[in-house]
Amino acid sequence: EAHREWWKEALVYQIYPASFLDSNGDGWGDIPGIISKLDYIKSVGANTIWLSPIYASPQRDMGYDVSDYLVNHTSDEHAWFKASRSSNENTKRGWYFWRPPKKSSDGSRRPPNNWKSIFGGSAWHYDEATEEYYLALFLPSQPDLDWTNEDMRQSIHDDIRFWLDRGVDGFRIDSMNLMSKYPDLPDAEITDPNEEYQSGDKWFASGPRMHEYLRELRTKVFDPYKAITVGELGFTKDVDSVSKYVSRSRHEINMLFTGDIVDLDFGATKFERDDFHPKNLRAVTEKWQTAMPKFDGWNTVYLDNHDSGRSLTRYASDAPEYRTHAAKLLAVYLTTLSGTLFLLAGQEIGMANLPKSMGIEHYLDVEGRNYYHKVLESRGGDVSKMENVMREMQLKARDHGRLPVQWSAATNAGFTELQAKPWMTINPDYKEWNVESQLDDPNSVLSFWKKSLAARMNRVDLFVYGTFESVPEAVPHDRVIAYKRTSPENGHEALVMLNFSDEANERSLPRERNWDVLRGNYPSVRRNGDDVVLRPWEAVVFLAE
Ligand code: ISL
Repeated sequence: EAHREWWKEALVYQIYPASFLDSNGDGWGDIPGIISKLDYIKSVGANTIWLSPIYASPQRDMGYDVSDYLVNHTSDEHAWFKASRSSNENTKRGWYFWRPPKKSSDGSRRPPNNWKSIFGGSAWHYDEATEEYYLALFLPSQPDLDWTNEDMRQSIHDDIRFWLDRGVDGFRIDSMNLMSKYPDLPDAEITDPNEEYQSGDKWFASGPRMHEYLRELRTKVFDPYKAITVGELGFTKDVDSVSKYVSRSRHEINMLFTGDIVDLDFGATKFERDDFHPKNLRAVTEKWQTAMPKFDGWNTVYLDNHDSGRSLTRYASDAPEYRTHAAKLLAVYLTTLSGTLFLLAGQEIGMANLPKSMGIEHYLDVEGRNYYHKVLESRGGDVSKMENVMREMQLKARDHGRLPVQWSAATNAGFTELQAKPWMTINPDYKEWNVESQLDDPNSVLSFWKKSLAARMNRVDLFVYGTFESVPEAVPHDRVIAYKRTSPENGHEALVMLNFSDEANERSLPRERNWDVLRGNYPSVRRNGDDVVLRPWEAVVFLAE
């Protein structure tokens, strides 16, 4: 049985600062904007806030390129990197990965290995002045830190303490498992012969000293402040490796963002076609809900963040006739699972992706743009051949998770002043979909989220700490996701039924208990004997005490 902790029951509201609320009319969200909405956030039911980066940054990767402070990579404008690149003898040279060029057979220089960057192109960048390459797994302006360097680690520890001394409760550790790389930085296996550079994650993710660095951080830095950590875990998906990060007895990090929940509509790579099917969501949900208790680990529950499209559009439906029910169904899913709950600002009102009619000029994020331009080039610059790429971008581009929050029906959605130019396109649906119009409407998505969060907190024994059991599908690959939660305290059971479909579906209720309806997203539940007739995007929670 899981130990009860405040952070396991926390309801976390993620804020992407640039997109939250602009208080001074420059078109960018800011901290006074966030402060002015603290009462609102509290009224939704959240009690913890996660801020995406607010540090000094040249903003090439929207603040994740930090020029003054922190983790796997810094900005190339960080003082550490400026010193590091200044000469081969600088004391901070070893704080990053510098390697001499390789020679091609014709004598020309080549990068030290064949790794490709996560945002495209080689992961190595040549510095003319010192005649070496440095490693940058994301943008060229985001050099990776070398954690084997003891002085570098001490400096990171000091930077973290700086914030702990100011009272933060914890950190999301960005790209956590890239901290340790295999020391020789070996060439990646060639998995795509058409590509010049290959995915080297086998050698740069979860390397040999990974767990040592985390334990050091935990005991030296976090424990004295009782700070909590959420690790972002890309690439590593198998239960065994994951357990090593988050099993309580190993004393490393408190909880994880496992990546497979947001990859369910990826093909071989992110923007390749792979239609979402709820059976995959069912499988990943079951995988982590049942695995974590086995090694006393803890997970997060989330579907949205600033690195993907909105789950409403990707996994459910933003079609006008279904949108309200679908958004409420996702709220039921998220509030009835074990793990620390994270929602992304705007999710509570059912914000959706940009519409299909909006072209590439509305997409600003480097990841999507790099991909788009690479494909465009390979198709001879012919924009008319880009339809399939745009279809994927409309679903998965990171821009959708970064759309300005829609506060009201006023010009600019109340995000910024009427005359201002928002940094990012505002979804034109804001006139209908905004906070103000939902606040006093008892049937709104917002009101439903408030009730759902309250209902979760009311029965943490069931929904946070209860055991999980998947109810098998009725026919192979049906679109209903159903599961039971059982309270370890009193044996009460909740049965959750979620119809991920535009069509009605029937499901029978297990006979062994008397099921009362606890809540749902339709005014009443339709029964047919022991069967429940689930309407499109219907979600029902039954309770047996
Ligand atoms: O966004 C991704 C895929 O669409 C991920 O691969 C993502 O780049 C990875 O999870 C690391 O994310 C973090 O660091 C990135 C930054 O762009 C992301 O916003 C951040 O969440 C590099 O700084």
